[in-house]
Amino acid sequence: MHKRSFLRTAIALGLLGASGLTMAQDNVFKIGLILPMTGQQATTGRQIEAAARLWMAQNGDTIAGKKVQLILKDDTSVPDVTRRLAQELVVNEKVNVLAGFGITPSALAVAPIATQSKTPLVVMAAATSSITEASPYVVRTSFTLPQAAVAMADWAPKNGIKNVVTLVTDYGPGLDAERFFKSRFEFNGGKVPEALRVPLRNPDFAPFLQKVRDLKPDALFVFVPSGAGAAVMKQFGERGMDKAGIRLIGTGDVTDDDQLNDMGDVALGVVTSHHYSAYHPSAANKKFVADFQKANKGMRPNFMAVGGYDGMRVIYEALKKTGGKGGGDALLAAMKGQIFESPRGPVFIDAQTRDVVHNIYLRKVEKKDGQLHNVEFDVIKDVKDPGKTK
Ligand code: VNL
Repeated sequence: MHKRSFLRTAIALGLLGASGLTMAQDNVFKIGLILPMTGQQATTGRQIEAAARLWMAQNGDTIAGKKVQLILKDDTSVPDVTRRLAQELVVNEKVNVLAGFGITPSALAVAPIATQSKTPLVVMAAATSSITEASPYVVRTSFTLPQAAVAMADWAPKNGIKNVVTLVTDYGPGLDAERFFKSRFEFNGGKVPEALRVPLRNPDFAPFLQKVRDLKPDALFVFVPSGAGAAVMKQFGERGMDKAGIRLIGTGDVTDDDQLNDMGDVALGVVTSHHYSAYHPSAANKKFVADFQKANKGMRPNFMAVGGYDGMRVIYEALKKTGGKGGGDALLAAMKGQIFESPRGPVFIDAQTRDVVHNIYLRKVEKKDGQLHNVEFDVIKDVKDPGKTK
């Protein structure tokens, strides 16, 4: 008989007293995974869910004698919905961990709940620098925009790019990307004559790209969230910007592995800076990509998948270390300082900032075995978030 149906039968027969029921509850470890499964950010939800399930398939669902239960909720990337779902998960489901968070406003909406309930909040996607400062219970396994943007601002001026227009999505991560790219690029002697911002919801890139065409900079630096890159690339090509001699550079969000292979030749040669490429040549990554594709009808994992996969590892290791005892504070303490090899390369969860420290790679889009890939050609090792004030 299944454990669940045994439990149900036992309850019906009155075989279990209150203590029996509590024990059954105590032996479950609940992860409340809140993701955008529908709407504009649905690709992020799909990638992270697939990665979390892959992690559990590879590592089992019984850890330190506890049954790990993943409770998936779709917040449609509307922060008010994220907040309500998190509240329900904490109060009704009594989850041990909150995880996921596709966009910055969703992560920020939940931070006060994590603080009040002392529930670790594992950010697997959102990447604005300040998120880790919104609650002492936040731990991040995604990345930060300043990490990626500064690397590009150092690379570009050494490679003939002196004059850059920036184009970012107008909210937390875009503003971080713009600010950190611009200040470092100018420090390096570059010029940024225009900083353009497009709205998060239903962006139309056409008028902005027309403006860039008229300004004719050496390059256009782009940040758009995962899932929006293909539209930018398409319009960039349609307007003949590449033929007009304007290069496209950016953080790796724009050449997202989820969409890259369908972007066509306009993407060839685009240089970006990021922490993960599905083409990263390590044994650990080759296995991750193969297993992920096998379990998901050939879908290529992107940087969101890796944030989800590593987030599950951080949760599992903390559960192993604490045996599930001591509640949220013990769990949080066991998450701090973890060091491991991720599919992206070496990862360290900084105990002071609770933020991820990892390599940032410079990559160029090339065709390999008939497919478009972000091929890494340089690396800056162990990059801490430059956005931290302390
Ligand atoms: C965020 C940052 C979202 C980078 C993204 O894709 C991204 C965010 C949804 O912090 O909201 O690629």
